[in-house]
Amino acid sequence: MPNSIQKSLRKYFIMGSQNCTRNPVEILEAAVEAGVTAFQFREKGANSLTGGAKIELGKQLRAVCRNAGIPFIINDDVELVHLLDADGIHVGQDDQSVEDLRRSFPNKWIGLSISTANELRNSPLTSIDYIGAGPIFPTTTKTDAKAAVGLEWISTLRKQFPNLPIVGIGGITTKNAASVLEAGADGVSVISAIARAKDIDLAVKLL
Ligand code: TZP
Ligand code: MG
Repeated sequence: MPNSIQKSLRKYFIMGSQNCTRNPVEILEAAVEAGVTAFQFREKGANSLTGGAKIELGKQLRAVCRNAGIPFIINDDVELVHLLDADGIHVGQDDQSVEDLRRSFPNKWIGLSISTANELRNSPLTSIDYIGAGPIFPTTTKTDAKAAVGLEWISTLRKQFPNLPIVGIGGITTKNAASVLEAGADGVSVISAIARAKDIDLAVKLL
């Protein structure tokens, strides 16, 4: 498994086939080549693959990450974590508890989305490796995304937890990525800024 988690969060690409207008494997290969530092397979929502097709695509994406030496994280699918020997799992507030996940995966990364002070109070931070903080800006990629929380949410978290790995998510683009880092995040996680980029190489470099 790759080096420090903070470093790996710096340019964290998330995607599933539903986010792609061309072959997802080629998109990931281009993103990896351009320098993304971690990848999350998030095959979810309208037009996403299920069953064997999801597993098959996951295997291919997993192989790209293994060859590149970057962490391969699965969004909220414990079975797939086992099947693909993923490096970690990312879950939301309504998914399986991170304490249970920690028991199942003592050595894998566990990421948890935290959007509000109330969610923060109810989140067992000792069981997780990083926080996904957001949506920072408005996004249309996740149809059930919560309201945008703004850069203040990053700075609030950073003040309370100087050493906790934090990655911003939601509406992050090549234009506003720097502001997320300036607010205190270790990195930016993006779907459309890379998956929908006309020039993936340029997008990744600008993030
Ligand atoms: N969780 C909060 S916002 C979001 C997820 C998965 C979608 C991010 O997509 P984009 O295209 O980077 O705004
Ligand atoms: Mg979820």
